[in-house]
Amino acid sequence: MSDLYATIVVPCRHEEGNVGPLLDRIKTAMNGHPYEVLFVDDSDNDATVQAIRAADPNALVFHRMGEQRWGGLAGAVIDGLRMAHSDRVVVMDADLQHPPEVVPALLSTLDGGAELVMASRYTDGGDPGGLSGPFRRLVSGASTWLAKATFPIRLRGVTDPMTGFFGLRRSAVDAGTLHSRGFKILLEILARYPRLRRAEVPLRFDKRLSGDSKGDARQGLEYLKQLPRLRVATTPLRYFATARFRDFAIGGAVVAAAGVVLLEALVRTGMDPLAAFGVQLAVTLALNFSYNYLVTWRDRVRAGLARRISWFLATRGATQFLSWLLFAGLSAAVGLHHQVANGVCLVMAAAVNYYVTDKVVFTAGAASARGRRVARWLVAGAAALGIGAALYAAHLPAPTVLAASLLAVALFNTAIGALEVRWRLYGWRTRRRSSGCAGRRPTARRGSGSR
Ligand SMILES: Nc1nc2c(ncn2[C@@H]2O[C@H](COP(=O)(O)OP(=O)(O)OP(=O)(O)O)[C@@H](O)[C@H]2O)c(=O)[nH]1
Ligand SMILES: [Mg+2]
Repeated sequence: MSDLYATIVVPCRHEEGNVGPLLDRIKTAMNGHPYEVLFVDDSDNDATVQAIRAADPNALVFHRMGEQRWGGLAGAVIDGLRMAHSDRVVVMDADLQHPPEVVPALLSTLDGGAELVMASRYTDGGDPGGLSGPFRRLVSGASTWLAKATFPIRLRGVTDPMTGFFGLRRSAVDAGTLHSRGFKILLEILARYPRLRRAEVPLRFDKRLSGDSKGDARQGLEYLKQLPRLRVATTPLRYFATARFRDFAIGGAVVAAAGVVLLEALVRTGMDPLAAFGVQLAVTLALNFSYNYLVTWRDRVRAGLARRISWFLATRGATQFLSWLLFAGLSAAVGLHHQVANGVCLVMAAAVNYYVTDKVVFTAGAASARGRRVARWLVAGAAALGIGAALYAAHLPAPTVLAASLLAVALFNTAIGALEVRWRLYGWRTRRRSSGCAGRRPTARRGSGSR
């Protein structure tokens, strides 16, 4: 099989009238180069398989049955990519709308360094003429426009993201990352792999030789559903489109609201607003940490509590400082209304807090002994600083403030160390969050055909 030059993957469904002429024309076009044709057939009967066998007993057929028939046309292409034996793969329709004579041009473009080469109806020299009727043309034009509007950067320079005729270096794409259903598999490849070296060759789209089109309103609907999903799945913001971020945001909003109520209540009972703010800050920080520890990141390993607390405080402090800088910039320099600037700061802080909490605070795995020690001292230092500031604000003499702060450092350090030992010895068991599986994916199986 090592001398195999290319695999031609042909998704098909009830194409018994087309596969014979298709195989003949592929053979002529390939002009002696060693190749394999792999049909991924979703027909409800054996007619297409029999027509393939009669035309070329060496053609490979994967006749998908029942459960195997996932994802329709796109799923068939993905299964074909997985089962192909050559690194150079061409995907084309069975109905001869894709002239096999274009295949050598696709393959030589791959040989020239492209990783993905599309046969385009809309590039110079191409022609969508074979589209059946003005309505199909309208649908094709509208869906192309919609795709380009949804992915203006990823589809820059691509004239026909809807084409089903393309060549691909199999090693450049991991078929396991593709989940498309319906007709638009190329669009998913373009969206998920924007860095592929891409090229186009012109395609004069022919008329279907025999049989009926499988494109219908249901496929159109599937496309409309697929597009936003793919947009979310490939956006840099996908990091935030998770159940974890939802938990984080809900908890954060509730705690912030509780903080507002607490501050108001404390001030109304006559507490100095600055002191009340300090109490509110301490309470909301503690609530936030506990909530995220117990709910949002409950699946992460429990060890290293002190390290997590100190990183939490340190990163929240840093975010507050960043917010303050951003607020100053937006309100003073840009001249935004203070509430608008505050809104921007809140969104920024939520995103940054989520990211650093995920990456720094609730990382999986235990902290090192040194990390724990540093963390303990950090927390103790922060606490002592807070206590010292409060006593200083209460006009206590400097020696008393200093002594109380030092005492606080020692007490906090000891208390956290003791707590940590306790947690490590009797720690809560890890409750694992069930990881969402991205779609059912049956194992690709060799079909009934043979080479
Ligand atoms: N394996 C598989 N192939 C399919 C399925 N639906 C369509 N196909 C094949 O995909 C190719 C394209 O389908 P067509 O029905 O020709 O759709 P189209 O070319 O977009 O539409 P027309 O221009 O009207 O022909 C053909 O080879 C079909 O046999 C499917 O559910 N499974
Ligand atoms: Mg067709």
